[in-house]
Amino acid sequence: MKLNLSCYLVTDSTPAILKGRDLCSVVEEAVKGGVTIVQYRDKKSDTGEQIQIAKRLHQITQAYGVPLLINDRVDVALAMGAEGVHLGQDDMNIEEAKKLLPQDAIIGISAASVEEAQKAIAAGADYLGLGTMFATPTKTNTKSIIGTAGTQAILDAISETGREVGTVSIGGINVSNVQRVLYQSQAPSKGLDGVAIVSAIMAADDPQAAAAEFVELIGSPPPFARVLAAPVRETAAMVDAVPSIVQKVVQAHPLVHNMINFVVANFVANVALSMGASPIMSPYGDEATDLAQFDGALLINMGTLTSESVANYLKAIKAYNSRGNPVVYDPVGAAATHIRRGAVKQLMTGGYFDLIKGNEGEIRQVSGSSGVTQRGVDSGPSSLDGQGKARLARDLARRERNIVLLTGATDYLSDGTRVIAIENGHELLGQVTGTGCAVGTVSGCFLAANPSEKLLAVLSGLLMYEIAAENAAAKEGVRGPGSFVPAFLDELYAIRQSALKGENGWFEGRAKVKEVLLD
Ligand code: 3NM
Repeated sequence: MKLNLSCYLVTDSTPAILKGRDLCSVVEEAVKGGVTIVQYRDKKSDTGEQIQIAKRLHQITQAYGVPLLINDRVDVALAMGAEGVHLGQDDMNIEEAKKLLPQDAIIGISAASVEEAQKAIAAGADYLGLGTMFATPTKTNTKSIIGTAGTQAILDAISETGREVGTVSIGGINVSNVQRVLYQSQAPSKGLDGVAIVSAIMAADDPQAAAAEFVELIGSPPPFARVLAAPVRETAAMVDAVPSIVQKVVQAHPLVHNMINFVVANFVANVALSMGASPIMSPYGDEATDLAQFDGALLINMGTLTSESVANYLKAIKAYNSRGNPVVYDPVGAAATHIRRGAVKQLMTGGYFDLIKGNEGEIRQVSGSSGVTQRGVDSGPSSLDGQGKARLARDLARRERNIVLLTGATDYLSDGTRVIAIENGHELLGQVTGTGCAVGTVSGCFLAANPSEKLLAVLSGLLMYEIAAENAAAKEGVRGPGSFVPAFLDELYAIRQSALKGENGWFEGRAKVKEVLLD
C-alpha cells in the first residue's frame, strides 16, 4: 500500500504542548480528525516507558489503519512492532537500521539539503522529512531554515534522480500557512506529498478539529491560487488586449489598500485617483480584515520601515491572502540595511505576494543573493546585463510562483516562464519621488480587476502608466520634474476617460514591448 503522508502527525510529550493531557488521548483525537500517519517522538522518557507508550499508541493507530513510526529509536520500534522509524541525520544511519528492521519497515530520513536528500534516497529511504521549513519553538536546535525556496530546490533535485520517494515538510507549519507551503514548495516536476505537524495539532485545544482542518486545507489550493488562469496568450496577443484590460480596470474602480512610505503617499494616492482607482492609505494591520472585504489589492511598500511595520504588514498580508485578493510587494531599499534585509526575510516567509516589484538591487536581495549593495533606496551599481536581469526576474517568479517586475530604463516582467521587456516611459519619471512606488499601486489595481491573467494585468497597468508619462513629457509647458507631475496626472486621467468610452487611440502603435529569449 502506498504511504499516505499528506497529514503527518509528530508527537511531543513536553508539558507545554500536552498541557496536562494524556499523550495517547491527544493522538487518538488527531487520528479521528484524519491524520494519515503518526510518528512517536519522545526525547525524554526512558526506554521501558517509551515501549509502553508506543504500544498504547500502536493500538490506537492500528484501530484506525494508520501507520505508526518511531523517532530515532530503532530498538523501541523493534520491541513493539511499529510500522517503521524516522531517523534524523545524527541518529543511526539508514544502512544499519535496514539490517535490524524487517524488510517492509518504513524508513524516513530528515534532510535539510540536496546532498542529504540524495544520500538518503540512494540508501533507500521511503520518504524524506524536509526542513526546517520555518523557525519553530517546538525544536530550536534545528540546523537550517530552508523555507519554500530551499524545499523546492530539494524537490527539483530529487525528481532528477528518477527515484520514487515520499516527501513531507516540517517546521512551523500551521493552518494559516499550510496551503502556501504546499503551493510555493512545488517544483515544476515534483511537489510535497504532505506536511508534518507537531504543535499546531498536539497543542490545539481540540486536536480532532485541528487535524480535520488541516486535512481540508491540504486537499484544496490556497485562495490566491483559486482563480482559474485564463488560456495563455502569445505576447503579441497580450499587447493587443491591453486597451480592453485598461477599460476593465477603470470601469471596476478597484480599491487599493496602500501600506506605503510617508514620502510618496500623497502622490501615489493622486496617481490612483487619476487612473480611476480608489486608494486608501492604512499602515494599521488590524484594519486589513475589514478592508480586504472590498476585494481590492494590498500594496506593501517598505520605504519608511519602522519597528512596527513588519507586524502590521504580516497581519494585512494574511487578511488579503486568506481571501485570495492580490498582494503586491515593493521591497524598497531591501539591501540598504540589516533591518531591511531582515524584514525581507520575514515578509517572504510570512505570506504570498502575487507581484514582487523592485529595482535590480531589491530583486537580487529578495532572491537571496549575498553582498547586494544599496545606498539608500537607489538600485546601486548594476551587475547584470539585459539577459541577466531577465533571468533574475524569471527565476524569482518561477521560485515564488508569482509575477516579478524588475524596473529600470527597461522593465523586465516575468511569470516564471516568459520574460517581457518594456521600453516605454520617460526619464522625467526618474526625477520625481514616488513614481516607482506608484507602479506598485497601479499594478495592484490591475491585478484586482484581472485576477485570471496576472502577467497581462501588470503589463497593462505599466503601459498605461508609462505611456501617460511619455504624453506628459511631450506637453508644452513641461520643463522639468515640477511641471511634469501635474501633466502626468492629467494624462493618466485622459487615458482613463478614453478607456471609459472604449476608445483605444491612446494605445495604438505606442507599446515598446518584446519578449526576451533567454539563452
Ligand atoms: N523536526 P512544529 S522541526 C520535530 O527541521 C521537528 O527536522 C524538525 O514542530 C526539522 O510543527 C520539528 O510545532 C518541530 O513547528 C516541528
